[in-house]
Amino acid sequence: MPKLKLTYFDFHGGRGEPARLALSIGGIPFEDDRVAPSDWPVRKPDTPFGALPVLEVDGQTLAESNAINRYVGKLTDLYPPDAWQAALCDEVMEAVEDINTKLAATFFLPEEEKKTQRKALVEGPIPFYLTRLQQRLEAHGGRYFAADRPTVGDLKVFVWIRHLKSGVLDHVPADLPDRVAPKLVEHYERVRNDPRVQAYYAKHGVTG
Ligand SMILES: N[C@@H](CCC(=O)N[C@@H](CS)C(=O)NCC(=O)O)C(=O)O
Repeated sequence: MPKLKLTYFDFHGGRGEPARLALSIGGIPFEDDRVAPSDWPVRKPDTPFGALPVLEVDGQTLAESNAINRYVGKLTDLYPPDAWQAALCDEVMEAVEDINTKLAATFFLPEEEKKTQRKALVEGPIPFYLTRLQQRLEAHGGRYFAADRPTVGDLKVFVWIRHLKSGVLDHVPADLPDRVAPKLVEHYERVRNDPRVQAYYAKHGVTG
C-alpha cells in the first residue's frame, strides 16, 4: 500500500471529507493533515491548483477532490469496478461538485449580498439538485447511487446533505432537504448509520 497523506482544512466536512471517510472506513492508514486557516496562505502556492484537498501518494501529489475520491475509492473498494456503475458514481460526484461550487461562491460575500445570493439558491438551484439527486437515487434502486452498495459517490452526497442539515449555512433552512427530498435524507441516514461511518465520527468526537 502506498504511503498516503491527505491534506485538507481542519473541519469535518467539505471537499476533503469524503476521501477522509473512505480511507478511514476502508481501514487504510493515512496521514490526516489538517490545515489551519492561518497556515493556508503559506501552503497554498505549493498545491497544484492553489486549492485543497491534495493527496500525497508516495511523495507524488494529486489534486482535485473527485480525482482523489476515485483513487481512494479504488484503494478501498468504494468505487465500482464495473465501467457503467463507476460512471454513475462519477455522475453523482460531479453533480454535488456543481452545486457545491455555487454555494461556495457565497462564503466570503458581504452579509447583504450573501443573504440575497443564498435566498436565490434556496429558491432554485439547491432544491433543484436535491430533487434531481433523489430522482437519480430512486432510478438506481433507491438505496445507493451506484452498484447497490456504498461508494465514494454516496459519501460525497452524504457530506453535502450533512452540511445542509447542520444549520451552519446562514439563510439556508436546515429542514430544506427533509421538505424537498425525503428519500435523499433517508439515504443520508443510511450512510450515517453505517457502523464504519459512526466509528469514524465517534473517533473524532463528532456527534450528528
Ligand atoms: N475543483 C477543486 C476545487 C477545490 C477548492 O476550491 N477547494 C477549496 C476548499 S473546499 C479551497 O481550497 N479554497 C481555498 C482557496 O481557494 O484559497 C476540487 O474539487 O478539489
